[in-house]
Amino acid sequence: MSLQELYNKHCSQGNKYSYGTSGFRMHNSVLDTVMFSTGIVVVLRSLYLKSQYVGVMITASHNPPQDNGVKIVEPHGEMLVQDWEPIATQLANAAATSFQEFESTLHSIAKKLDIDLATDERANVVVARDSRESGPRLLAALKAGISVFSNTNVVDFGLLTTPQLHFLTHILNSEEPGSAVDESQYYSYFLSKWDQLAELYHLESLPFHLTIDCANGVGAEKAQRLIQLAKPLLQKSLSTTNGQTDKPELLNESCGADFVKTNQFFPANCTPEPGQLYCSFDGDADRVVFYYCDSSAEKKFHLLDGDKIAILLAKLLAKLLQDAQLTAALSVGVVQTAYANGSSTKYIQETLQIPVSCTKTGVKHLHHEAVSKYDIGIYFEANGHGTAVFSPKFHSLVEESLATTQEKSESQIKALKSLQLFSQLINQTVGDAISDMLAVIAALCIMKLTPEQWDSWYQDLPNRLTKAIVPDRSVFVSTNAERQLVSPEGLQAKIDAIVAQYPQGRSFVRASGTEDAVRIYAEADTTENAVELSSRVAELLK
Ligand code: 16G
Ligand code: ZN
Repeated sequence: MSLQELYNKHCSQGNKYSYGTSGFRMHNSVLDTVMFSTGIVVVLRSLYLKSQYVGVMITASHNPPQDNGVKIVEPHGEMLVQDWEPIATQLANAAATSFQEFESTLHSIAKKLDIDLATDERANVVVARDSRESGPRLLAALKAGISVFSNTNVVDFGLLTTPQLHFLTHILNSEEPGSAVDESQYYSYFLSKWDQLAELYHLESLPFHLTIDCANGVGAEKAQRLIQLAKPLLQKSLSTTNGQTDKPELLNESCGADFVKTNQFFPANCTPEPGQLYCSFDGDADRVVFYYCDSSAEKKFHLLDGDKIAILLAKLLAKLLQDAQLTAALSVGVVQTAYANGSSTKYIQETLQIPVSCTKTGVKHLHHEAVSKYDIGIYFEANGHGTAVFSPKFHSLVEESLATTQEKSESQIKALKSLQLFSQLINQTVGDAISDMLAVIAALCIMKLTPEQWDSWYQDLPNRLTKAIVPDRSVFVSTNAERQLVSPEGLQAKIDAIVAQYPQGRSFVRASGTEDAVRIYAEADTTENAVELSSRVAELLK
């Protein structure tokens, strides 16, 4: 088909698109145009990167089933570099204007990038999608965009979690060209790291059963596959719930990480028992939160969110670094956003004596800070997005130390091996619910912690997260990692004046990157005060 015929088949006019915090994300019915233009952008990206594989994930994560979206993944599993986001936005909006506009924009982009549109260089693309009903249709539009070029190779993995796509994109670019890469490599890689840790610590059983709420999404099939492939030690202590991937209308419905974090309550189809551990994935399994119930008569719910996961990993990794006698040589830091509970930040800084950075919301910002500032950078958003990243210096020092074991104690060698295994067990490309889950289980086993003990290190300050619909959210411009507003003028001073009236009070307002709304976060010493602070700040927005 000609460019014009392909365009006519997949594009429609009138919508406005923006490549946001996590790619394009909207109601599925308006996404065909974007899929088509993104197919082209992905090919351009691969050609620009000398034919490396570039990844595309079709997902709308925790959003409702009728939404969908698309994001581009760099050859080694990072998110699309930021200076290409406007290119993706520009081409999508040109496609939504007219064929003439689309064609001329495409030519001008190609010219700027110095790419010959008629090139016979090979472009390599790797695609996957979550379990949404609109996925196959949108994939077809994406492939139509890719087919505009004459020499393309598309590896289609079908259904994957977002982190699996990131991981396999990296593997495809790391293996010899032409080697077969398949999904099973994901499971065997992470399970083998977990098994090696279990062996190193002589683990014989897990101290709890872990039930995984899979949000009725793509993570269900994948978690079940992981359990099937695991050795009995892990296998007998894990099970899944909300695994109805075949009923797309149930995706994220009364379940999943977002539901649990927002409602601070158990998901549907989960009958909690004291002493056991539970976790929830989101719709594309790049996010996880844990929880448990206490032994009171009402079986009270307790959340172990991204803040708690960061602290668990920070505490363990800092201790291992100490035992490995590498504390002086390698830096450890935690990266959070303004949504991190004030108690968690205080605990990390004051009790653990570990530095904390605060960045803007969105995984790419946290990831960048963690990679550029620390040898071991542990980053988590309170909502459960996150991972820990290890620097090249970390890898070379640990490897060097392990090569000369004669003069080292047994505990030092064990710590070095543990550090190395954790740096592999934790997905280095992106936050990954499955890999984070394995790392948390390993950390709890090694530190011999029950869920209650893990939870007891600090108490969250009572908090409220609400949203307000405003006529134009773009006037809400933030600074200082979104903790302060510079516009509308004068609003921040009013917020500050109210916050000052509440013990341990903190509140900020920021424009959402994914919804047409502004978000209001407030925390204070008591629930009553947090609620009051939140509503007084909300009042200011009216
Ligand atoms: C996206 C981000 C997530 C962030 C959320 C904030 C990624 C993969 N996802 O879902 O990290 O917490 O946006 O949404 O970066 P908001 O801007 O609407 O508050
Ligand atoms: Zn997600």
